Amino acid sequence: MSIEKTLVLVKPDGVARGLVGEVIARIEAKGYKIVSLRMLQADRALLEKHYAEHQGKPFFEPLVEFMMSGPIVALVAEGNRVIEGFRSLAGVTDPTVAAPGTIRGDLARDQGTKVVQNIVHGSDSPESAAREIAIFFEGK
Ligand code: DAT
Ligand code: MG
Repeated sequence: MSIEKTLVLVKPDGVARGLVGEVIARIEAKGYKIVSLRMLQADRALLEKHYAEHQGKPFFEPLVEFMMSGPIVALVAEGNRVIEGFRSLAGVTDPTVAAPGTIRGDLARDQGTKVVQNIVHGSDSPESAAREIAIFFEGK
């Protein structure tokens, strides 16, 4: 089986609430390896690239605004089936119904905002992972 890499972001809500260590601990406890890590303030150009698939959706602008609202942590995790494995650790998009035991299920809830604030991003396919890792780490 081939070893995969995935892009994980700890979003501004996760950083502001002091949950960077908690997210990293869950990734490492599961047995994945952190191979790159950086904290940054994302700008609009970077986020429009990262979230290109969501351009035109009603939550797109609130999503970009939210992601620019504070520092984020970007990391690359590595391991067999890590793309699927991290999505499983994160839980489903809507934190209200994300299963207890997952990052979103345990640590996030509906805040009544236009965009769902759910602590983490994880790539959803090998193609997205390669594209997103390049956006956050190429030349860094
Ligand atoms: P995921 O982050 O689970 O891959 P996604 O890629 O569909 O979800 O959407 C990106 C982010 O946008 C998601 O983490 C939270 C927000 N979002 C998605 N769908 C939404 C909706 N219907 N209403 C508000 N925010 C939404
Ligand atoms: Mg997604």
